[in-house]
Amino acid sequence: MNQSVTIELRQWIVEQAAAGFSREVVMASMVASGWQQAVALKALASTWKEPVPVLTQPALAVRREGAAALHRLPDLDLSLSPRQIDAGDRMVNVIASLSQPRVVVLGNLLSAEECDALIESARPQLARSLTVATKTGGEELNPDRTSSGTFFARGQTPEVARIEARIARLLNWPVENGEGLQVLHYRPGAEYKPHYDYFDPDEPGTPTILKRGGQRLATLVMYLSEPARGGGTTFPDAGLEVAPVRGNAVFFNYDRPHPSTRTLHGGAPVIEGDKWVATKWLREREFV
Ligand code: PD2
Ligand code: ZN
Repeated sequence: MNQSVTIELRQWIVEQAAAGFSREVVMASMVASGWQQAVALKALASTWKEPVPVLTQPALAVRREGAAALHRLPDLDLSLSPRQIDAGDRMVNVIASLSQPRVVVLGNLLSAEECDALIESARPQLARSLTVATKTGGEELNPDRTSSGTFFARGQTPEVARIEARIARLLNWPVENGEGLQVLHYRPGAEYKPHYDYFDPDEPGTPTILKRGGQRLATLVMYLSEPARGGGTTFPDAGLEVAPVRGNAVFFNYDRPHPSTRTLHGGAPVIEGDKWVATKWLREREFV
């Protein structure tokens, strides 16, 4: 592929430098995202005053950290097309990925025991699901959402804390920027009509909501049970439906609070069986 140093690339490098990243980290990130080393060097040399180092093999080994440090969004590192990703205490399978919208289907994220434990600790606390009322910043009953659910505080139990640490490592995003886990239960007939998970900047309640950690940037829906029919997570703009398979998950991110991200998604009606999910939303900053 014939790559060249574009104005956009040079602007991006200037932004990274302004954000305090070293030349080595910026170089590593460019290589990790597919830029040829010679082109990356040329771009850096024309943007930075000091000389830029050529990456040796050991230096290339740090590129994962470099790339992660530079992420503006929660995401998985799929740059080398891995079958599995080391999430610290568990190897997670990459089943499928889509680039626009960014959607990744994951396998083996949770063990069967973890799924059961989350369901059992959520069960006594279940209440009809509310959604954030963007008019006021409070919560409201929403006819588009017929599940029941509950929230855990971040780190509420050792099990929740372990799962949250796994997610942080997998998605290269700090644990502190995550909302508490939400567990949802859908009986036959229950659904969650298509919606966006980010907060609409035009709604009057949004500034209040954003005080707790900024915008949502990404969602991870983890399947804790397997309804026999129905209950898939749908992405109408992508013509995609992800089957709810116990222990699996679907991840998607959105770099702006806008429909152009094509992250409209919903929980299709459950037809037979029970559907349980745990959702983790990731914010720009520490969620307080
Ligand atoms: O349960 C689902 O499949 C689902 C679908 C859409 C969950 C959410 N959104 C959510 O928790 O935001
Ligand atoms: Zn959603």
